[in-house]
Amino acid sequence: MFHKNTTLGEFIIENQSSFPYSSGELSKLINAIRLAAKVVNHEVNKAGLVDIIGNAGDINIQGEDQQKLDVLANEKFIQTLKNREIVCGIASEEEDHFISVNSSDNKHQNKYIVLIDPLDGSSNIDVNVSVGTIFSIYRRVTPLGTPVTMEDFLQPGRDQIAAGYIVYGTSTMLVYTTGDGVNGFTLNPALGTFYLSHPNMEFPETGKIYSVNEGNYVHFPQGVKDYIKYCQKEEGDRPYTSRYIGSLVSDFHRNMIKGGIYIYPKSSVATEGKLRLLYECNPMAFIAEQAKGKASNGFKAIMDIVPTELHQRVPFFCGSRRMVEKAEEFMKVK
Ligand code: AHM
Ligand code: MG
Repeated sequence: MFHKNTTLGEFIIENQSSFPYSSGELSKLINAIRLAAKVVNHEVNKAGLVDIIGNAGDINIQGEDQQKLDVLANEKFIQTLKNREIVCGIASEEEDHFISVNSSDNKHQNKYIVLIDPLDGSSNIDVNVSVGTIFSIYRRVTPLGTPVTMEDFLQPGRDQIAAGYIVYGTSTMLVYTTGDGVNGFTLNPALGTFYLSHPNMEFPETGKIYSVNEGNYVHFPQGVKDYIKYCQKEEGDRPYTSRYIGSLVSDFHRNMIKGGIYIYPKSSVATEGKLRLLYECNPMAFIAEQAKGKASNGFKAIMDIVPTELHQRVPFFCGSRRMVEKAEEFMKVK
């Protein structure tokens, strides 16, 4: 049993032995993410000072180019992960192709694949609204001793061994799972330490919040339109409350704590939906299921989808179990 003043560092060490094929590598990997998260947090917190320290593309006082935060976050995470003898491949929402990482002996001995959305919801940065980082970890499927291939990245979400997100919000939190429940850690900025603040996080079985970009209503499939009408109907515990930040990590985080559903459906303009299966939906689905919630494309579990391409998009219905099941009922009819 962990106390609330357990630090993330202590938690990682304590949990190492309970992890099935633990050789300490996964712990090192989570540690690397923890470190990169702190660096990115520091940069995100400075975003409001852009008029003082310069816009992206400007030259700063040290003569360096100011970078856009999403580009910077991408670099920080990739650099931090590459510098550890753990990761054999990285794919990022910000990169067209996956990156192969060799071990220092040049013999391709590293085992883990990381997929990352370094700064999700980045259109919210300029207006001081929360953004997040999402990560997903797999073991490679091709043999050690060879460079990684696309096959290593196109694994179904069911094969994830860890996933998590960082939300840069009113406080910064790191929430992750290694397949044994979900735990949330809050950063104490004065000390630079993450503390266990939300042990064993769980979605309430049902809730009263629905999160969807209703501006796209006319383009939605009939099943989604009907579900939205259901949410708005005065009956039983309805109408529900509508809450949409437009930052997946924040919408998900709130819904997990309060009970709710997040929907990004396909539409007549975004025919496959908007969100990416590998960088956004699979990790959130793993966390959701580990937190007793549910994630689906409207018809089947997100994690059962066999990916066919790196940047594949899918419709996403995610949150409290009974709410997702209800939305699926509406999808089945129409
Ligand atoms: P991004 O990866 O380009 O930041 O897009 C993903 C974001 C999600 O965080 C958010 O839920 C969604 O896009 C909002 O999209 P929209 O503005 O179409 O509602
Ligand atoms: Mg994104």
